[in-house]
Amino acid sequence: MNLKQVTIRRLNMALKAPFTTSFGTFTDREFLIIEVRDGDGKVGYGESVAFASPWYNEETVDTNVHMIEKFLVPALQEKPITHPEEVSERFAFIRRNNMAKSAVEGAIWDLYAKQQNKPLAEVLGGVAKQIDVGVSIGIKDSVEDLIETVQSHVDAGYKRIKIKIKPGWDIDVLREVRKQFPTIQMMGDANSAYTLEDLDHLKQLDDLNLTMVEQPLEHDDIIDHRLLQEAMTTPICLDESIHSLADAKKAIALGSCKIINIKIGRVGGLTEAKRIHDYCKEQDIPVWCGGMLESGIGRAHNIALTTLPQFILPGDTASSANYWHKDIISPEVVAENGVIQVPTGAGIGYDINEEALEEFTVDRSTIEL
Ligand code: OSB
Ligand code: MG
Repeated sequence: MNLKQVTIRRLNMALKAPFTTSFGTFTDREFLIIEVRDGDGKVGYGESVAFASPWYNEETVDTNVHMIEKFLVPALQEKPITHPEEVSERFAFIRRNNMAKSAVEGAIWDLYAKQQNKPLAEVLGGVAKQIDVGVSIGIKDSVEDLIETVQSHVDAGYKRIKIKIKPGWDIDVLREVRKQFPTIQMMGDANSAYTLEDLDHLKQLDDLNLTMVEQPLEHDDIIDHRLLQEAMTTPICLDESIHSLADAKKAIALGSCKIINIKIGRVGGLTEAKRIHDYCKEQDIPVWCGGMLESGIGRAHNIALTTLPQFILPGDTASSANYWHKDIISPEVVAENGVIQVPTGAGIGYDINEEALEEFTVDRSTIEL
């Protein structure tokens, strides 16, 4: 692939509004953009979805910089890469650190598609020309505030509304929302805020006609989730617990979930994401593409992945304007009536807004390959 240079950029972008999950509140987004250049001056872009703090998983922006500089780039320097599918194998000697791996692999996938002059969606084997999306709503100060927010997203046409839940902000709140919006596709995401001791409490979700409940129990569990799924009719969707195809196979075999949220960063890159997708298609397990408050570059990767056929449920890839005053791609991602048109240009299919990219860059380093 004639890879010549890697640049690691650290960015900081202020969110339009704070976003609260069961594990904490985000007011801004610190993240990495990886640029991989070839000998012809073509550039591929990848995004690390690791957060500044290790509260979703164990990775952070700083640990990602360390892994990329000390281990991932040297692994690329060993011998040439001829196809992006070789990258995850090349990185396989390193345990976990999936978000760091994915950021580098994603840049190489984008570059590869640009070298082929084809959309990333097409080189991944995607078929959809447009994708359905939903939106994820954080924990609010009041039910009134939440209902107002739900209303605005329903009015904007989002296909599914996801509401973050935690102990003290769950059944009663969702019941109020369901009362106001009797027919919307609605779900809850707990980000591991419960244990099996809450089983009787969580069973009350079954009265609310939810499309699913996402990751109710521990971030590394698939056993208790199986016991909970056995006791509930609401489908359980796993997010945090699935890091690989091997994890997906075990969770499906055990009956720990009926749906899987695929996040490219969490599973170590597009190649592994596609493998999980293919297996879920075989097993008739619906999948959807999760979000990590990405900039437009990560969002574009999510859109490309979502064109694969088993992405039958709306994902979390909302419009750029849902998060940012200004995004780093041009045009920005726009969901119209909950539908995003898949870009047809080469690679991720969006231009980089170089001015915005510079504005939000707080640090960078470049390594020759
Ligand atoms: O669990 O899906 C999650 C945001 C931060 C960390 C974890 C999650 C989320 C979201 C928002 O739900 C997804 C998005 O809108 O990008
Ligand atoms: Mg989640």
